[in-house]
Amino acid sequence: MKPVTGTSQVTCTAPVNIAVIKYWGKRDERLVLPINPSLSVTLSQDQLCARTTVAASLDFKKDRIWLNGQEQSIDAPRLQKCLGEIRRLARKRKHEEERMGDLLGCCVHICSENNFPTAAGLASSAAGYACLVQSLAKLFHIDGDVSHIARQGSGSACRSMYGGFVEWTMGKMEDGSDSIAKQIAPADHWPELRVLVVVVNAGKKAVGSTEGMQTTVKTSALIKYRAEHVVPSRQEEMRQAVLERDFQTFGEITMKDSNQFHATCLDTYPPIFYLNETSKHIIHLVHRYNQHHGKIRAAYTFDAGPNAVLYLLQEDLPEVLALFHHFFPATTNNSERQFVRGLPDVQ
Ligand code: 2P0
Repeated sequence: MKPVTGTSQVTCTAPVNIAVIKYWGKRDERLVLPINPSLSVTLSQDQLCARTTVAASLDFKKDRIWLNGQEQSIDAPRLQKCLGEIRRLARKRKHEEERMGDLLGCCVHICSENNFPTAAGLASSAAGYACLVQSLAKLFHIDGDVSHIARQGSGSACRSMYGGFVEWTMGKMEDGSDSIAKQIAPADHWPELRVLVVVVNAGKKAVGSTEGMQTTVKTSALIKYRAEHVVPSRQEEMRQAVLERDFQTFGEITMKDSNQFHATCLDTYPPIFYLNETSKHIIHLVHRYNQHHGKIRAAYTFDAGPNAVLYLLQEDLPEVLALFHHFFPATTNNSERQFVRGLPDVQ
């Protein structure tokens, strides 16, 4: 791939990931280093995902980016960070081999699209930055883990670099080089697990995650307790539950961790409310449903928005779907839709 006269181009897709142990709070804003480890499930490639094409050419006069068809500023600091880090790694590689050609002298054009609502608390930045970094790494022939670069685009993006069940380690190094994503099990490890995404509101969230977690870290006493005394053991228990396909433990920790994350939002000053009345109805419905069966059959989790994600097993999907259709009939309104998604193949 030598773009001396022509254009080199790469297209990748990266799916959304839904955390069951939530990331909320940074210890280093510049390097995007978290105050606690987190664990998530990456959806499959054909579901909620970002699709990015990157092209390099000596004919391009400057780096440019389009998001969902609209040109955006290329100067956004996190975008610059990712581009800079990829080019730095590529320069290192250039000494080792020649296939880099004139790529390093080229400007890049980036085109990215999401097939789901952007900025509605559905991890759009995670899929977006994971996809961007993956495409750039491919374009510049960089092999190996680049999740530490995706992390600097958006923390949760590092987890979308891998399929299946993924953890993001806190790391100890000052430069953040060991704060990376690792796959703990591929998606086909637990083929019966299903993910149901209930879009309560597809609008843009009121408080962005970056700003929200900054205020939480500054003002909440609960977030410190959570990071130091709750998440470390929870992360271990969750990893074990995934490895053993223990849905009871998986579901209970998932719901407790979502609730504690939203409790830290309420403990933020001024408080942040991501859940709305519909979200609370969903929480009550899931608990009533589980109580009725005397065991956990569905587990909810909510990110920085009112939309619910339910984890459940395939055998219970028809009943849970019927329950949701009964209590929350799908509207035809464009901004309020329900998606049903499974968890198929490995990335
Ligand atoms: C998570 N969230 O673990 C949690 C749960 C939202 C709630 O990761 O500032 O968009 O770009 O690192 O990655 C959202 O945080 O924030 C997030 P930045 P990001 O999925």
